[in-house]
Amino acid sequence: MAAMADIRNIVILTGAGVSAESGIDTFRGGGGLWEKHRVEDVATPEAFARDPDLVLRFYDMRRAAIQEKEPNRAHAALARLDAEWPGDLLIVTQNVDDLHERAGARRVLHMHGTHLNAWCTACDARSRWTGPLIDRPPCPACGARALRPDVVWFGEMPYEMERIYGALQAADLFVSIGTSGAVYPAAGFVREARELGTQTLELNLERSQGSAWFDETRLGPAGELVPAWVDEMLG
Ligand code: BJW
Repeated sequence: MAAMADIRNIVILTGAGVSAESGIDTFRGGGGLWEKHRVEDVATPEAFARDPDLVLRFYDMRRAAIQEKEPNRAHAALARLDAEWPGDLLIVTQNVDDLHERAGARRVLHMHGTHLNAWCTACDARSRWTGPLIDRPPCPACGARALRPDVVWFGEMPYEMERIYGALQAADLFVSIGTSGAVYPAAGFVREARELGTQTLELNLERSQGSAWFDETRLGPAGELVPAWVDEMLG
């Protein structure tokens, strides 16, 4: 890593690995969600059109489960960095849980949406939602029974891409934590960063698919690697 004095603006990309030690399943690999549920059945707009009950039940189950989980040491360390880092910082999370926020982080962007919002396909309103959707409750804004989970499925455009690319342009350091690098466009951020001359660091249990693009890779559980890295950054 270059001297800390050279680093002012940081973009941090987080994935399912950052929440794994809180007991939330990752997607890929042994025991991952996609071993138990086919992506094509639950995480595409076509699946929702074909069998909405199956998709709503899948998300109702996960929405209920995440509310029982607690942030871990990695979330806490990132919240501390967010609170104390004097330069620009953006935590771009692919995770649809709210554990970064519950740990106290404020500068968080959910590029794949959030479990705790329902999105009305009739009026486009987003409402905070903690209960089930399977019984087709009415939209709080317009009353239509047309709510879906406010998450980004395959084939849909992730949220706030302009803001993310703006932050990447301005970043001196790009850090990727606990993501497999299997899903675009997030998987491409490291290449964008490299092409811009930004330093890149990967913290992960195992090397991601884009590992070769990182200047440095540190392997281990996020609950250990992230607090140690944050200590380094904050001196
Ligand atoms: C630990 C740990 C510990 C474990 N400590 N680490 C062909 C080529 C290129 C692209 C495409 C293509 N065909 C289609 C595409 C595009 C597609 C895509 O990327 N497909 C690939 C599969 C090839 N992407 C999209 O469709 C995206 N949209 C898009 O591209 O829009 C543009 C567009 C739209 C329309 C037309 C034209 C263009 C949307 C992607 C949406 C992804 N959605 C999901 C579901 C969200 C809702 C839900 O939760 O159900 O998002 S899929 C799932 O994967 C979820 C995650 O956010 C995402 C990434 O997963 P993540 O976080 O990396 O988790 P894992 O499980 O993969 O990895 C966990 C990691 O943690 C591992 O590395 C472990 O080692 C590590 N780990 N324990 C540290 N303790």
